[in-house]
Amino acid sequence: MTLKALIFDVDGTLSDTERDGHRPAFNAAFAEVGVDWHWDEALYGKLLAVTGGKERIKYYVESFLPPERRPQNIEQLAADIHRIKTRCYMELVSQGGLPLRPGVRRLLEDARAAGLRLAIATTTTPANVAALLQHSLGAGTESWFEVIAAGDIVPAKKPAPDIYVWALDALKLAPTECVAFEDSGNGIRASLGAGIPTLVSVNGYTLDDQFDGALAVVSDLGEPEAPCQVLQGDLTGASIIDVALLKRWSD
Ligand code: XBP
Ligand code: MG
Repeated sequence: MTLKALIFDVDGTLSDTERDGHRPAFNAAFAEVGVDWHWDEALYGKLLAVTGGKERIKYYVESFLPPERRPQNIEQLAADIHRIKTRCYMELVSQGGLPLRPGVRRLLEDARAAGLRLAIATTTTPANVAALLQHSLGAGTESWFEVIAAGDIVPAKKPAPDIYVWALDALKLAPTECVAFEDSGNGIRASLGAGIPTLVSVNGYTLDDQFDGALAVVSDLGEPEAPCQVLQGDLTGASIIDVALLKRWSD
């Protein structure tokens, strides 16, 4: 099939947002609400097994707190904490501390020049996506993405395929007319579950995840002066992830 669109995950793929973005935002929200929880880097890596901030809070309470320390009204508390956390995260992003990963801007610009359509499929909230695009890619770049499928618009979050199916429906494209970009095991299970060929760029939290079925697994999308490392698959001679390579994979 002819490649028509690129669908990007956000957290861990466009930018390495988890350790220094979402995690401190959760901790700031806990402090503001007055619960004595603290998610250090190691614990957060375990909690990333569950996607979705509200779902992750509930997972923490149920799986990491002893029964006597579990709050009664966890549904309401998780929602309240998550609303505060999102505000904290957006404030953090607006301070410019979360840059794009290597090769992301280059590939987005090349894809636009080549007439490929762009979309996002993410578990995080639309507000977080807007803030990250504005402050890392630039003002007005949200309009580069024809479809932004984010957060609670689908009943089941990644690894369920729902968010990718939603994006395909909105794009009116077949899965094999697209390539998805992911960073995690949950993410590739979602994109492959929707039948979309998937390129994985790993980060500190996802290096040891399982990526069976990926087009390839790389350290990042690469820059001409800083080629990516190939951890799985064959870039057929390419040293960066570019439009020509994606088209070769799709033919
Ligand atoms: C990553 C997630 C999100 C973020 C936190 O999403 O699972 O839950 O960790 O953001 P993706 P929220 O990799 O699909 O972009 O608190 O807004 O969920
Ligand atoms: Mg991700």
